[in-house]
Amino acid sequence: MKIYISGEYFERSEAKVSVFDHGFLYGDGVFEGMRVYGGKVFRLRDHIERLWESAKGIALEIPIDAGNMEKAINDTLSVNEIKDGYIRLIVTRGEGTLGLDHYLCHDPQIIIIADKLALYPIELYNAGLEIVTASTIRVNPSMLNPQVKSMNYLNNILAKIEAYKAGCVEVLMLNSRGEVAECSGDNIFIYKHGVLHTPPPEAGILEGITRRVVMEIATGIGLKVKEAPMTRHDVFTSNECFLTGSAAELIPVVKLDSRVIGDGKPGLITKKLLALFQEETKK
Ligand code: PXG
Repeated sequence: MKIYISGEYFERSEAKVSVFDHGFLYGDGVFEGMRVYGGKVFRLRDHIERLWESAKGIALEIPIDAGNMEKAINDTLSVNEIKDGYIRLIVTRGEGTLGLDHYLCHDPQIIIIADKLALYPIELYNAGLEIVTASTIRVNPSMLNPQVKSMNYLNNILAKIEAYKAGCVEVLMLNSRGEVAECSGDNIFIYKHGVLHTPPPEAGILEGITRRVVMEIATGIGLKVKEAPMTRHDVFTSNECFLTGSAAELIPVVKLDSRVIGDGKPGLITKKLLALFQEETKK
């Protein structure tokens, strides 16, 4: 495996950043996780745009332009001969001192890792996930906006620890108003009375690229799509529920907090949208 670090390639064992990098010291940096299908990065432009917005959100200037970033990503894929897999793109604040002073960091580091993907087992797609609600609240947008895909994912990790303790692989996170926000690494949708619902950005979510594509596909087949505040009650009483993310694509949810959703099986709309999503990734 060859890892790209700021213009050079290193073997995995040699790919290192400074312990004074503020990405390491403070989680000061931003990242993207992207899927590669048939040698092409899915929705690359959208990921690049989100990366630049995340960087702007934390006053971090990415040292190369978007065109060169795309080239670096595609070159890393070629060097590693990855046709189907996952790309992790990271931009750190760079090396500084032990203090918080971001302005002393003059050399932000760009890291690109192209790897195979560890997907959820197929059985979980067939049976549907059981998830629980975390007591860890999703970080409030007025603190650190979840729209910033920052290197500080402790909020989500604390929630995911709760998932594993409950024997689940994903976990629902509420916002500080008690509304449904998203899962630790996926967005959430419900289908109820002929309408597809998902929480709006104001609920404090990462605006997922997969979420956006699914909303486009759903609208394209004539489904009504509504972004509106959602509570756990809406999930309990929905006909179908599923999660979206670059790694998961669409994965059905059949239980929340031990309560059965719909008829307890992955729903027809969920399956249809997953099939259409997979068609989209082949284009
Ligand atoms: N919400 C959060 C909090 C996320 O981290 C999504 C939603 C889905 O977004 P996309 O753009 O992927 O549709 C994410 C995705 C992984 C992994 O390895 C995934 C994410 C973050 C870290 C790791 O599966 N984020």
